[in-house]
Amino acid sequence: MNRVLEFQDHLKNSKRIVALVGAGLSASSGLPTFRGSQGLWKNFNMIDLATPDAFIMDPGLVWQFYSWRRYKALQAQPNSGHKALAKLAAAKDMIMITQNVDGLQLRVDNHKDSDNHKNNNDNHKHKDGVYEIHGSLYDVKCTSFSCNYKGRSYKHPMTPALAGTEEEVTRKRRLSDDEINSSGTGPGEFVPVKQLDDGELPRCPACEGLLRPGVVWFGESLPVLALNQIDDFIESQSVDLILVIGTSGTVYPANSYVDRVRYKGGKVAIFNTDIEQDIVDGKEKDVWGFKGDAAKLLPEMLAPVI
Ligand code: BJW
Ligand code: ZN
Repeated sequence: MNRVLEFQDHLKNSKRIVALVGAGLSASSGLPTFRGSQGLWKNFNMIDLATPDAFIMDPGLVWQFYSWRRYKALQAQPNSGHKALAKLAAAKDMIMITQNVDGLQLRVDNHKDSDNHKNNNDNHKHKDGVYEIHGSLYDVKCTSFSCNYKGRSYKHPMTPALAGTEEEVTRKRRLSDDEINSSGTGPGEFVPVKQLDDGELPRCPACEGLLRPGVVWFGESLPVLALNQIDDFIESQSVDLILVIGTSGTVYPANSYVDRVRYKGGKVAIFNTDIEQDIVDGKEKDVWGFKGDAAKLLPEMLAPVI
């Protein structure tokens, strides 16, 4: 049987499904991924900015990076891949583990298409079934040791000093003479990021301490409740299938779910623009690899069920 039909047959017969999602799903909504040639913001590697150390060293730099990310995500729309996954979640007993902090999966309006849902009477499902295991760009938390304030804000800019972070205008481009004179930067070089004082950054409404983005950086723990609920889903019964969508699979613990589902007897379907040829060719047992843009592939591949 052809690989696509074989996958779709398994999908139709799958009762319990896990989707593990990464930045590649939001790529066609216009949001950059972390690794690879896209993973640069100004002259910084995005991965180096998403760390507690970067925030301690220069909170103004990190806040400008996240202000840009928030703005881009607020402008972006969920794409046909997010929508296809939402429909699948409505039709199956499924959880979505998203590493993305852009909120796009939760913005899919899946009630509009509810007539199409084939098996929507599953009332023990987690609300929306979406776990944002690396947090959200819209969450903030206080950095003061003695304060546990957590909040949510969709305001842009969050402070007057964070205005001007909307566009990534500084990828190598030709500067005007005025810009060269005022910034001291040579033609074709990157414009330096503004130096901001802590006082110009978002402050805690409870204690006036410095707020930080409510995302999970390297070395930090993931939201415990979400991890427990994911564990319950995976350990309680067998899982038939894990969809691995637009992720490089380099970050723990997200990457551990693939093996855990396989251990429970589940098969794996990978949707990525970059997959090893052996996997695409079906040489790895119980793994399908579909190479291409997830936003385009998912509606096609999930079509028999959504
Ligand atoms: C497309 C596409 C299209 C493109 N269609 N596909 C050794 C030392 C210290 C720590 C560790 C260690 N070993 C392990 C650790 C733990 C560490 C870790 O995993 N490190 C590894 C890098 C080695 N993990 C942690 O620290 C986690 N916490 C933890 O484990 O706590 C316990 C613990 C603590 C300390 C030590 C050990 C254990 C926390 C991880 C938090 C990750 N945070 C970030 C930033 C979040 C905030 C933000 O968004 O800014 O999460 S890092 C970044 O990577 C972000 C992403 O969610 C995450 C995953 O990236 P993703 O989504 O896979 O993106 P890319 O860019 O990597 O890949 C995109 C893919 O899409 C590519 O494959 C493309 O081909 C594809 N693609 N276009 C389909 N159109
Ligand atoms: Zn506080």
